[in-house]
Amino acid sequence: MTQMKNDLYLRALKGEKVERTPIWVMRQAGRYLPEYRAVRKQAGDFLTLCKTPELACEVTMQPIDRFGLDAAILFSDILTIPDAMGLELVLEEGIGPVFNKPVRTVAEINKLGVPDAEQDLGYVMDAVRVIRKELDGRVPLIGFTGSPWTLASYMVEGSGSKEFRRIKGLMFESPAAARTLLQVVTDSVITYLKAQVAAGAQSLMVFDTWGGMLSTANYQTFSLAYMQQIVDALKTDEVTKDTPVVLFTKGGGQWLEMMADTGCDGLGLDWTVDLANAKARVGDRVVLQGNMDPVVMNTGESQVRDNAMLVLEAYGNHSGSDKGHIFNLGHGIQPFAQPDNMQALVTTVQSQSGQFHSK
Ligand code: 1CP
Repeated sequence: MTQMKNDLYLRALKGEKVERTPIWVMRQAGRYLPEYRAVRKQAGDFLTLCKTPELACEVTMQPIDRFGLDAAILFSDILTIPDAMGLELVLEEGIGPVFNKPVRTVAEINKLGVPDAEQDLGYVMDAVRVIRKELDGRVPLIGFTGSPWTLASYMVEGSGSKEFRRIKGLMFESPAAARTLLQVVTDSVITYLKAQVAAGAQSLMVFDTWGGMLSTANYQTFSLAYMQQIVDALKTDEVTKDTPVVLFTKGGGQWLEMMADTGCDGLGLDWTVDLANAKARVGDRVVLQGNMDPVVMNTGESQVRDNAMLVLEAYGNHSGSDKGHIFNLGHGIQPFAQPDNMQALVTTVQSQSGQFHSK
């Protein structure tokens, strides 16, 4: 059966006038869905799921089929790059991602090389190709990466962290070594994103989950400068120059102007940012994506509907002098979310947002 083509998300991301606000949700495939848990069980573990393109495709499609979201996001993880660099990623049940071989010394940093995207990360590119075929134009496919700072944080800490003692220690004590690390990660990210686009990804998102842990000066030097290199590389490459790029620094609300200065197409906003204020500051230069508090999704359907309306109202009317809004949560949907809430969210945004777009 041929489905109607929905390119609303891509048109919105290019700043074009659209008839309603598109919606997709960070971590839209994942543990809150029983059908995801079933496929993950079938795969045995999370990494096997990521590394088996047909299964990665199946879980990518699950939230599209079930809820009718306006974009699909490649099912993978940001930690595939460090894994391909030899750090040996394992997903410990109840703990989260851990590297068997974290990178802590200058000697270890100097040994790192840029993985070949098709050789070492071919399973990701295969997944992109399989998903594009399966989507058959139904909705666009988003490719993604972690930001260099966020990837370097996991590589040095060896796992998730609250205080970032090791990576910040490296940054303060051996800034040159930190820069060497960030540069090899940046070069890897650029190669990886170009390969994703060549394989079929139609827009790109950079998850800077831990940039907000930095002081403003260190954010500029150790996170934003490397995201700038990524945007520059993509915007000057024949294959990627027209592919929209969204930057998302969690906790980065005070830095929106400098993020917009990179020349990216959109900014992801976490829920602490006032959307109307962000629109006034940078809304004429970049599309804004976000930003409902993900915890609302763990409550009731009426709370979901009310809070979705508050986000739409905060952005307000699409006047033509602003670039526009894409609905999302302010961070990933949590495993405790109710699947019915996702349906309520999608239905609310798709049925109610038209009133904010002039005919
Ligand atoms: O099934 C499981 O138990 C695994 C849970 C899981 C899932 C579903 C992990 C481990 N990763 C993912 C998928 C994932 N990760 C996607 C898929 C697509 C989708 O959105 O549907 C994406 C885009 C990511 C990106 C990701 N991974 C980020 C950036 C975005 C964010 O949430 O800030 C980060 C920081 C990670 C690391 C990671 N991977 C997994 C976990 C539990 C974590 C967080 C670890 C931590 O810091 O504590």
